[in-house]
Amino acid sequence: MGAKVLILVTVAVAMLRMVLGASHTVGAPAGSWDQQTNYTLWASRTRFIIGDELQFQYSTTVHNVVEVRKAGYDACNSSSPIATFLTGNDVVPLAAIGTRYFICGVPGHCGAGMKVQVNVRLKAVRTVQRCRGTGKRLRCRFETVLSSATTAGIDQSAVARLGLAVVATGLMLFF
Ligand SMILES: [Cu+2]
Repeated sequence: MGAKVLILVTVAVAMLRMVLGASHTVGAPAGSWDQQTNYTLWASRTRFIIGDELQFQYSTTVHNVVEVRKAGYDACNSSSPIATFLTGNDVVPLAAIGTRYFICGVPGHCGAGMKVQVNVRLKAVRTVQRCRGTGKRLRCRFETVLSSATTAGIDQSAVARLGLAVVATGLMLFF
């Protein structure tokens, strides 16, 4: 009983992680949001999928985060921000496909390289249920299939609901 619950919880957590996406701490693991990290290199080593999130970690007395458009990014100009983050532990959801631009708004920092752009891509998540047997002896397995999709956009919240429904079904079959 206890083991079953543990297995189920583990599966549910793994499934939700897959559905809800990954968290990327900007600059990690070698750095964070600072003036030493090469963010071009960092971003090139990371895959940003729709539903993921960015985390900016820094000292609020030294830095901040300003989301800007491409022109602001190229010119290190934070005068017309899309959003400004000041908490030192800022979470930025990547909810749409496209390129996002972030710079440090402290004078001189962006020019010294404290800027990062990320390309958010689409990846489809499909959960497939396979069952064997009949009636109460039905045994089901859930497989989450990740595949690159260039076709129609997928509503993430619908995918998340599907994941929860699958977990709920699993619970009913378990007990
Ligand atoms: Cu800074």
